[in-house]
Amino acid sequence: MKTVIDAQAIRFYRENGYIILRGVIPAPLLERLRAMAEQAREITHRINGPQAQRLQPLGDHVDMTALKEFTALPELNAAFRALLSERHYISPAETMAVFFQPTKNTWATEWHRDLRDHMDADTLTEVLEGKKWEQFATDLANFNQFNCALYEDTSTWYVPDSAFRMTDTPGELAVARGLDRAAVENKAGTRSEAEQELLLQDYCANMPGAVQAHLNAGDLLFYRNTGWHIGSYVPYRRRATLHGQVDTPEYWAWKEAFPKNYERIMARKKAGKAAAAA
Ligand SMILES: O=C(O)CCC(=O)C(=O)O
Repeated sequence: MKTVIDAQAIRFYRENGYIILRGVIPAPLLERLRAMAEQAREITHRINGPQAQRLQPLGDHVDMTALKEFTALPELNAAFRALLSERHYISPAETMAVFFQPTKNTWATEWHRDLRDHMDADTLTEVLEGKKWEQFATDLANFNQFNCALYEDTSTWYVPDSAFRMTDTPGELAVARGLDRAAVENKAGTRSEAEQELLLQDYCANMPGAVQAHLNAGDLLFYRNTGWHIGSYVPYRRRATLHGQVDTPEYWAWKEAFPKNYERIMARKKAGKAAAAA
């Protein structure tokens, strides 16, 4: 790995919520990971269609040998432990994803903070089980993830200033809510591909303080996913980027329980609504 994890690098991550680690994958492993990713690409296109953004969990679909070598890379593991704590480890390779570019149409996710922007405020309060969002979301123990590029990748943008502050500024909200899902996906098809690409360039770049991650093959973006971030994709830019998490045992346990908890909460809400309507 080319990046040295010294006191300055640790401070940078803990102040900005992201860091780029250069050259984490040796060439022979890069080749094998690319081969695995191409299998995953074929599978996700078959299952999810040509616009598919990812295949996850990889363990259900492809051979894990190369990915397990990646998650065992000693320097990478030492880097994560130095940036976070001795109790952090890369989550099992089987749970990881590969991100891909769309093959037909330019699109982006919306600017978002993970978890908070995937549900309404009441549901968020319930899934937190008594934890305070601000504290849970800014706790260094939780919400650390990475994108590791197998080909060069400039899809991800991040707002460092938002990483340890969960209250949004008016400027952030104005940009983030400036386009909705239909617009970022050009669902009505009213814009040409070039118009859509330029619109999304502005949508990304206009976010106050946003930085675009420029990853070369083998570089890794490590970031706190409760900070504002976005992925923006064009069909002509080939993408195969590994995506995974670095967790503590406690945070992993909370995430493991999350789908069932969320399902239960949603089922109760649905039943409540049906009863109120009856
Ligand atoms: O594509 C990326 O780099 C980010 C993707 C993302 O944030 C998402 O899928 O929610």
